[in-house]
Amino acid sequence: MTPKQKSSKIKIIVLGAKGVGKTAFITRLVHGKFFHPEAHHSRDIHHRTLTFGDDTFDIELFEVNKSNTEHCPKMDSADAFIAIYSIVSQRSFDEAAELCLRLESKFPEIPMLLLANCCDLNYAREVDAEEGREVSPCFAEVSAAEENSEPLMSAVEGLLRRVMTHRELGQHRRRRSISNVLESIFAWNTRGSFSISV
Ligand SMILES: Nc1nc2c(ncn2[C@@H]2O[C@H](COP(=O)(O)OP(=O)(O)OP(=O)(O)O)[C@@H](O)[C@H]2O)c(=O)[nH]1
Ligand SMILES: [Mg+2]
Repeated sequence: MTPKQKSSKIKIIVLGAKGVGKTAFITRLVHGKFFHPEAHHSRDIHHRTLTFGDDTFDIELFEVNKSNTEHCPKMDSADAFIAIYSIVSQRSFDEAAELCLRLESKFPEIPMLLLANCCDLNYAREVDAEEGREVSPCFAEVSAAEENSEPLMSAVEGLLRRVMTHRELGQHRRRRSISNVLESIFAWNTRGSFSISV
């Protein structure tokens, strides 16, 4: 990272049914491998600094093992969600679809990505890509197992960029509302003198 670059901290919650490859996805993203003992045995939270073009992202990933997210306090501080299912499990897709609906209604502003994992197991496919795309426009088929992590990285890059756009819009809105409040408080009267309107 050059001295001019500033990294953006982004908290991502990774959710989905049991055994869909949440840990494998995180391992691929954080360690660039399908299996890494640290990712599988040690911590709940994983960190990685990712650079795309001129932008650097300091990401924190947290895996939620149950599709029931009601009692997970981390949900409220999330900057983004990644919902995962496996293309070889219709049941995991149904759970992910329901999860997406719940997240969209509870956290409508938080960017979300739907990932169809295990696309290397195409011969055993139970869910078509089209079904995933219908659930979320931000969708990608990936494989945590495959060495070529290009599709996975590009889907994550898209999500991170949406988080930044969302943040910038939020800052812009906050700045506008502050300046509106200041304008309404400190109004100049017609004689050019200063007055405070209530
Ligand atoms: N072929 C293939 N197998 C995968 C892929 N991703 C994960 N797996 C396998 O699927 C199994 C479950 O993967 P995990 O990463 O442990 O899944 P998880 O969602 O974290 O599971 P829980 O934490 O138990 O809910 C493991 O045997 C992985 O090796 C993939 O993209 N392709
Ligand atoms: Mg896991």
